[in-house]
Amino acid sequence: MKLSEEMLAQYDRDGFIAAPGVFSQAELASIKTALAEDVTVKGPHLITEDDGETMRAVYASHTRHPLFRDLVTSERLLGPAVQLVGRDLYVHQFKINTKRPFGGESWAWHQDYPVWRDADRMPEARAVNVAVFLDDVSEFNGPVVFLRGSHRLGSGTSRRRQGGETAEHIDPRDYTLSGDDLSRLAGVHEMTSPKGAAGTVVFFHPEIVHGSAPNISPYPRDLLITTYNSSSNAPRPPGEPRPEYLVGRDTTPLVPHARLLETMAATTTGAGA
Ligand SMILES: O=C(O)CCC(=O)C(=O)O
Repeated sequence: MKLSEEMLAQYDRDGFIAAPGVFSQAELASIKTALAEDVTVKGPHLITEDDGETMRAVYASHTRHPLFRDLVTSERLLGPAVQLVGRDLYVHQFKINTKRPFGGESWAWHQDYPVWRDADRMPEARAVNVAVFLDDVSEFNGPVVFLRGSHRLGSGTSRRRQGGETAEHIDPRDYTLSGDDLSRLAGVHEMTSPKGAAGTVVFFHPEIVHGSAPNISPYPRDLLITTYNSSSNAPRPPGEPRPEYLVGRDTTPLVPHARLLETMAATTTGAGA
């Protein structure tokens, strides 16, 4: 898959682009099966909602399950990521956010890069988020909402919330923007949310302001997000980045392949890689 000049210009202008129909129904079924297998591996990489039981997110499946390993090196994701960021990319972070029907919780307004800069010492926002819709996404099941073009402002206003100190998974509500800043930004940057059928892929900038509302619909909204970073932009000393399930350590540039995703039985290697 190759992004057109028009799509590249749109990404520069808006901070995101959507490409429908990237994965087939059969591939999506294989991804869902792999997800069901992967969540049987217990560990800190499984994040729950506030009830302490319902799954909210699972990290680093690409380090445990062969299908996800194959997915992150698919040229359908990696090719456009290289066009957007440049060559020599590796996976900085991989997660699947599982927003359950009738109550999957919100994700607070935030930017991604300030967390990676402050918690992990990633030098620059030379990375891209690639989000795969594992379910149909509508206005009803909690789509991600972007402030169009807000990536162009950089990372100035995001702040870590007092008391929101955790060594590991940092939830966006602990690293958000003030109400005043958001009101000002929303006056200038239109709120918009890409929607579409399962198999759609959205590429979005690590500095775009985004968030999502709870899922009050009867339909699930599972969203897979892999973040590709430039090997030359990997987190570096001083200090240790967060654990490996949150911050990829293998910065070897990935080599793309053109295979279809096939059902692959899990060969799990344990929690959190
Ligand atoms: O899953 C969502 O709705 C938003 C997720 C997100 O923004 C994130 O994980 O950084």
